[in-house]
Amino acid sequence: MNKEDLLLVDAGCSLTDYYNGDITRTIPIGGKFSKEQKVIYEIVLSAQKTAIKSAVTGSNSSTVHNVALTILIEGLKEIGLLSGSTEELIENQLYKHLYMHKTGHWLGLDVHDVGAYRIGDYEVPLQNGMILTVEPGIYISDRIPVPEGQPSIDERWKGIGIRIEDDVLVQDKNPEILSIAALKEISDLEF
Ligand SMILES: [Mn+2]
Repeated sequence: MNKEDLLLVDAGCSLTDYYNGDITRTIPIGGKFSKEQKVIYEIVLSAQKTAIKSAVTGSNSSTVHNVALTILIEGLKEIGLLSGSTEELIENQLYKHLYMHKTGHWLGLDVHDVGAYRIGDYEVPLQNGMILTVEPGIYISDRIPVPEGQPSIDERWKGIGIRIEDDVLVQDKNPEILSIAALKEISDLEF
């Protein structure tokens, strides 16, 4: 790898009691994020932290996703990579060239554990003791076409891909981040 590259590590592991972990960290190979990489990292980290806070009893997977998605979209609007109202961008899925997956999945005896997230219009409620991943990201491709009406992407952003994933134990008020020991602040990743 080159020193200006980012390394994205998405690592799962099975423990001796058969339960699984699944974490992602994105690390600057050369020890420093570029200006553009740092801007994207900060947006993803902010989305991730706020989404984790929403993983409480009575919430649901769609809510956690939408909390993350809203922050990602607002950050991308601020730097000129999306334009328009956040509601319309979500409604018409005009962000999908930059964020094309959901924000998390159940975690347990399988890395992508069994169980529905919603059944028709019914959102499966989060309950104390459930575990899910929270893993927003932004991926700026030089190949995926930009939807009509959305800003074209300046070269300096292209090739940046960042995801941050933690394993979260749902609780009534303060979700517990089980993977908290894996550092994710910029000040911890830069050297
Ligand atoms: Mn995952």
